[in-house]
Amino acid sequence: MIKAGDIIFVKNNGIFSSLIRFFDKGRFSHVCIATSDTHVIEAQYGTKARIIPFYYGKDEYVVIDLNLSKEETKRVVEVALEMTGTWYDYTQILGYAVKKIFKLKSKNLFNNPNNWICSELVYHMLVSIGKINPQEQLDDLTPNQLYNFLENLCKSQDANCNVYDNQVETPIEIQPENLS
Ligand SMILES: [Ca+2]
Repeated sequence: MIKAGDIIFVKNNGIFSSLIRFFDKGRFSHVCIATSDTHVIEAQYGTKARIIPFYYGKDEYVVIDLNLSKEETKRVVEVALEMTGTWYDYTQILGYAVKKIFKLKSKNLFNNPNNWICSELVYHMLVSIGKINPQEQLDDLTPNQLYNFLENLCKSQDANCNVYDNQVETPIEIQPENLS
């Protein structure tokens, strides 16, 4: 069950996920933010930023609940409408791959600030609702880097932050004899 403001980190999201995990080591290939208990806004490869019905399976995602105030939650919905239609940042993805291949530590030179990847959209949302302060390096976080940042934020704030990991709560045991 999701609610507006929940940040949803997705473990596997189609053909693009293996490429993303190639340069972004970690569990997640995608992140979006809930605008209601049925819908999320996301920046997704192949389309513009949009609000769509939540469609991920129970064991496909982890939720970070930043314990937003009523006011902040209301802003999530307003800001989501403003964000709709933002182009996806294809060159930023290319930039991560270049950095990985050439082992570069520098800033991602291919990050277009006006076009967003999934984690960049969530970053801008958190800034827009006043939950985090704008910081230059944070607009270029991959999904896994954003997850680590928010997890640390939760710990440091001593807030009523919650992380819901369905897979941890209900581990699926696969017995060898059940595999075909
Ligand atoms: Ca960008």
